Amino acid sequence: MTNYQQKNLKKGIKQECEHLVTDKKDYLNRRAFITSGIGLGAGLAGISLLSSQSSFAEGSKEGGFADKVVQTDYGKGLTPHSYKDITNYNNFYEFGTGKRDPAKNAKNFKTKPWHIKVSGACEKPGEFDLEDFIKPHQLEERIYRFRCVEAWSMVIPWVGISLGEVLKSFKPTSNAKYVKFTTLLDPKQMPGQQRPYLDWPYVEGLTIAEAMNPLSLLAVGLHGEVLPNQNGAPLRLVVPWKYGFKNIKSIVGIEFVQKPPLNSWQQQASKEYGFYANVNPKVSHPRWSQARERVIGKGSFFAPSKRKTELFNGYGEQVAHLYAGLDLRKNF
Ligand SMILES: Nc1nc2c(c(=O)[nH]1)N[C@H]1C(S)=C(S)[C@@H](COP(=O)(O)O)O[C@H]1N2
Ligand SMILES: [Mo]
Repeated sequence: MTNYQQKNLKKGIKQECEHLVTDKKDYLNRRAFITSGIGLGAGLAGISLLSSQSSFAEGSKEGGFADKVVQTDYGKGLTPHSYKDITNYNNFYEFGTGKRDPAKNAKNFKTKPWHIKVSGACEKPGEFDLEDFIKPHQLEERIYRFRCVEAWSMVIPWVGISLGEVLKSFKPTSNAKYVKFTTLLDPKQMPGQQRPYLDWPYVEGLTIAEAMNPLSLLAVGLHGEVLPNQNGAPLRLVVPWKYGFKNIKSIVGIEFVQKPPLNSWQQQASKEYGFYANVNPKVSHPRWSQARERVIGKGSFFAPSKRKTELFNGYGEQVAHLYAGLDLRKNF
């Protein structure tokens, strides 16, 4: 580890501890995962153990996901952002359009019970309780870069299950060319849905090959804890080579379809947002450049910390083959 990384790590752990102290009461009410804490660099394992130990008893009492979370090599060497950064700077228009709105307005969002309907071109459609939906699959911790189309970024240590593994279990047929995801529609609980910010419910989609790519994750937690409401509890998509808006939150519907679904942001502004939305420093948004990104929580308001944006957010080795022959400037 370089000095720089070490310093960052200490800072991260310090922030984490501060959050544990200030938010203790709220924190103890959250369910936590058991993390094995082996493998990955001391940094993350340390943080995860810290997070899980004090609330583990609560977790098992609630009978949450009792499975072990395995550490993986995904994101080895990346320093995750603090829990505080990740949970206080959000986009979740169902709970307001300000970055701090979701943390404030999603506090009482009810994610239990939660049902997920799997439909369309597959042999085993059905409606599942969240726990049954997750249970057959291995929980993994994966640290991914996260790049919003608004040109900011973070590093997030997700806990989740492989989307491809999940989808395979429903036995998609040859008509399953795309996968459509839908967020819960519940304007009573989601005040943003009482306003015409978007055509509700929020919808997203992937090609079947994108969905089956090993990087695609269905997240149920972060920093070793159950997913906070503002981050898309209880189940959200994570596709790290694409802009943030593809990462649909609070999923209730998964449908195997033949045509590309019209995703919410494309529907809202088709000249600015497309279906693929692959991170690409060379394809500017019509109103701003995508060459660089502001790193959340680092630097200051007047001197923000920036980094160069990478093609496919740095995941080209794993996903570039999916787009061979596709003109990424036209098919953004
Ligand atoms: N249902 C739903 N999913 C959503 C959004 C939303 O408004 N509603 N915002 C998207 C956008 S623009 C981003 S950048 C990410 C933000 O995820 P985060 O708040 O966990 O960082 O969620 C995406 N998923
Ligand atoms: Mo975003």
